[in-house]
Amino acid sequence: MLLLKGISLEHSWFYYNLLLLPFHFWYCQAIDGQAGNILQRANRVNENLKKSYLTNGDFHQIKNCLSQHQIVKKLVGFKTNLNHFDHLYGKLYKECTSIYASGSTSSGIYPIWLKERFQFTYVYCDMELVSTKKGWTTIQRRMNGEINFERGWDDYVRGFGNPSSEYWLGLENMYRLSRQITTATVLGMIDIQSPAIGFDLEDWDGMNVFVQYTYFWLESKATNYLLNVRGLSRTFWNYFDTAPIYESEFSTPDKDNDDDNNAHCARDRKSGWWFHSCFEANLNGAYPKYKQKMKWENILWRGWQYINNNGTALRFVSMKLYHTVVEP
Ligand SMILES: [Ca+2]
Repeated sequence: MLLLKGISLEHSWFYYNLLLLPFHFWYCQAIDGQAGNILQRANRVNENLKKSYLTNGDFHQIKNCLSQHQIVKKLVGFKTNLNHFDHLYGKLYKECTSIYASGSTSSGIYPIWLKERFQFTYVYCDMELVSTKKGWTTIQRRMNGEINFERGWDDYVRGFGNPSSEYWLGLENMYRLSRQITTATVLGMIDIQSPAIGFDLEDWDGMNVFVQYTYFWLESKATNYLLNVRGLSRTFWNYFDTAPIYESEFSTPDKDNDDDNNAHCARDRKSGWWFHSCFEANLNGAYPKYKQKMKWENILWRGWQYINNNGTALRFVSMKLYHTVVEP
């Protein structure tokens, strides 16, 4: 509110057209330049893969001047039909949790903003999973065998498949997704809020289990996207003391980073995974035939026979993240 000699001019024609409008114009010009600067900064930082993101402050400043579409166009040069972004309503969603919270409660494909990569990616948001947590971001899914998961390092880093069906979101995206939600501490440090991860498993007999860890994050490419999971939940998991998930580096048929010096698990199992030895879990193994028993060379979850005595192969598996969103 502008006070001039004690008189409020906030709502007057004079104030808006003669004072505010020019100011607004100037301000948006300045912000326009700033948008360019942000893009430049992001490009610069992307080059050396150091941290770069559109901070809340940046966004709040520019959103007052530019429409969502303009921001997307200006900052990202995004070429897809921008109507896809109509539901964003002035906010760049960074995970499915806040998309659900915004009222989009149907499972489906949504664009999310990877702030450290300065780009959008499409993911399947699971909004229906029976849990107190709603809005899970799917990072891997197998459901019909139509996508070949026998691929090399570059594909596993970049991602492949189709979010409407089977896909692997890509290690670089997963690494960034595990660092999406940050809060500033009192001392000005950045605190990363690691998401939870769920492994959604169902076999050909319809037996299903949801295995959840409270915290998930990946290390960077420098340490081959080492897997970190902490806090195995026993809520849906009364069969074992632990799950067959190991905190190992990622391996692919053309890159052996597993923990077994005498084996090349990814080559033998024909897929990429965080292999410890070759006999634990491998949710990227070959898709099993109808009603087949679980085999080492296929999608694997060691100990499944304790869930289902038949030891029936898994027909559906999905890995998904739940971000606890801290409102500023
Ligand atoms: Ca090895």
